[in-house]
Amino acid sequence: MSYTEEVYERVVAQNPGEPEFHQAVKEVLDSLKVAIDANEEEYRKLSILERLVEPERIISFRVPWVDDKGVVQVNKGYRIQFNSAIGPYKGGLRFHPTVNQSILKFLGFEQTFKNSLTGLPIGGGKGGSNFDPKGKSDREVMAFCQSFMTELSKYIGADEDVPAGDIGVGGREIGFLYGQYKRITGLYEGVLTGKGLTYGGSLIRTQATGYGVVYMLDEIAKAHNDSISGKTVIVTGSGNVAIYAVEKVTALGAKVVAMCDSNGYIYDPAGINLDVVKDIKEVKRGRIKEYAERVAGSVYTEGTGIWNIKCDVYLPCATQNELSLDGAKTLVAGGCKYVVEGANMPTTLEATTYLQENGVYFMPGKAANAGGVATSALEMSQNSMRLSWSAEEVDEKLHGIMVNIFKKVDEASKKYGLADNYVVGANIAGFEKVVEAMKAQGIV
Ligand code: NDP
Ligand code: 2IT
Repeated sequence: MSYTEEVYERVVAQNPGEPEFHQAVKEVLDSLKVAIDANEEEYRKLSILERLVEPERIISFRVPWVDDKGVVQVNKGYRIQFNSAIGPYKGGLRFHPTVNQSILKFLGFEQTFKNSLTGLPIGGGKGGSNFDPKGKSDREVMAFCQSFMTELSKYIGADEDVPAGDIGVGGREIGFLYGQYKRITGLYEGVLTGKGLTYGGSLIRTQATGYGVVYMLDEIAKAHNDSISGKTVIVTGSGNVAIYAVEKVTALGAKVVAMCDSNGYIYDPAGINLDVVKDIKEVKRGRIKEYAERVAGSVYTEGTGIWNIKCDVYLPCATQNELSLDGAKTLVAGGCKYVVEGANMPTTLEATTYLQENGVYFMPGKAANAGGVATSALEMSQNSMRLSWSAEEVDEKLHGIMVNIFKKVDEASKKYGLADNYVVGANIAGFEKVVEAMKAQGIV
């Protein structure tokens, strides 16, 4: 058995009941095989892969808070400090009822390679809670965030571990978390990113993940003598990543015809009116269904199946494993040519293989959605310097970072004779820097 296969089996045996973590590890190890085989003896001796798949630390804690009826609620809180070889732990916090250790370990593992690809000095981490902010009052969200941070503050710091947003954690939550961190520690420092502009946030951070996804799409298209202009696009989700992917892809001349949330999807053949989506989601915290009630000519369909709409480009920006083999087959049959992942691991392994084998340019999330964390790292730089860059400066840096990630991924795939296999390219390019740093720092 090869070294990568052995380590995968060990991960499955030693981490029972964690299917998402197994899936993320499998994708990476399968991709690394071509690179590992050449130096197998050295990597085995150093147990490089065994160290890579084991988080440096998992912190798990109780989060008690009082709801609006005066009843005490208890949630689980976590921070997975996965790998600090190239910088302080960096990665988002997810608040969603499905959050568990498996999901956060998969996200922390992915984050390590993603952060490496940005070229910036940030290690990998992820955290969150099974708390559901949906339907909660602002006071309840604040009570939860304060309790969560009371515990988390013991383990984070501007040079130690810097959380940010993810599903269910946006500007409101980051504000409450930051206030409590400052109150407990007395430190006004860049301990969180995605902060508001009045207290240390960076311009363009809100837009960065979605914009970055589209900058990546643009690079892939250009590399194949194609262009975004005139394309028909589906963007799944209607949260932070989805909204700004729609904004940028529309600005570059494409037409987005469908979006969704976890209840259902909207189809608007005239092209999505993003102002309406922003009002529903960012202002009213409502459901995507309301779009069809407000925009004539659009249709709402309850449930999944957004991939049944024909498109040239599919940007999954909602959640893990949202696109399965059936969906992938339907996309290919409908003529889809590009799948660029805004979400983390939204495509199952089977669906990924099917897309790649059927002529779809497929860019994995760890490369495509890295613009968010990269801009978080730019926020950290600005906080350390006590300076703020203009929107144009940050956007230009973000664009440069995405162009550079595409180059690295493309070159790594070609180096191993697997041109256009961006999964292999992203994993190998991300792995190389982390491993160099781990080797240099000895057995830690
Ligand atoms: P948000 O909470 O802002 O939005 C999530 C969106 O996805 C919502 O519209 C939500 O709908 C939808 N969604 C969630 N679960 C499902 C489901 N099962 N089926 C259909 N839709 C669903 O989160 P973000 O936009 O920040 O994150 C989206 C993805 O992007 C995640 O995978 C995240 O890890 C990833 N990501 C985020 C980054 C960031 O900077 N925010 C950076 C890089 C990656 P509903 O309201 O019904 O729950
Ligand atoms: O998955 C991700 O990269 C994020 N949720 C953003 C992390 C960050 O630290 O900005």
